Amino acid sequence: MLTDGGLTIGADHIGTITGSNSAQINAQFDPDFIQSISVRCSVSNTCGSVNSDAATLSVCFADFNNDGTTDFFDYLDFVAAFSSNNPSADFNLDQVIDFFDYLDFVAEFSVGC
Ligand SMILES: [Ca+2]
Ligand SMILES: [Ca+2]
Repeated sequence: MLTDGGLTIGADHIGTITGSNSAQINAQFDPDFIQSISVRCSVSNTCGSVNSDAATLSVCFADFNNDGTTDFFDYLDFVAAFSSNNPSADFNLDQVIDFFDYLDFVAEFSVGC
């Protein structure tokens, strides 16, 4: 069961879950740890529970604007988010927007998808 808050593996913070009490759960993962994840939906009520088949969700972190392509517009959008201190620019999820986020984004961007 997912609840709002940080996700960890051992001592490593790998992501953050928000909206766990709503119909749309948001998961933000640190690209240093997660680029692909297998997810399964489980629905339960008083009569029992049903699990879906697992589905693999692959994430391209360099596709910053989520349009399905990695191009210069992703770089421009990241820089705009970074310069305006938008929370989406916290690329390494350490709750601080700083030059390390820029370096991590550029590293992902240079690798591509
Ligand atoms: Ca893109
Ligand atoms: Ca950060």
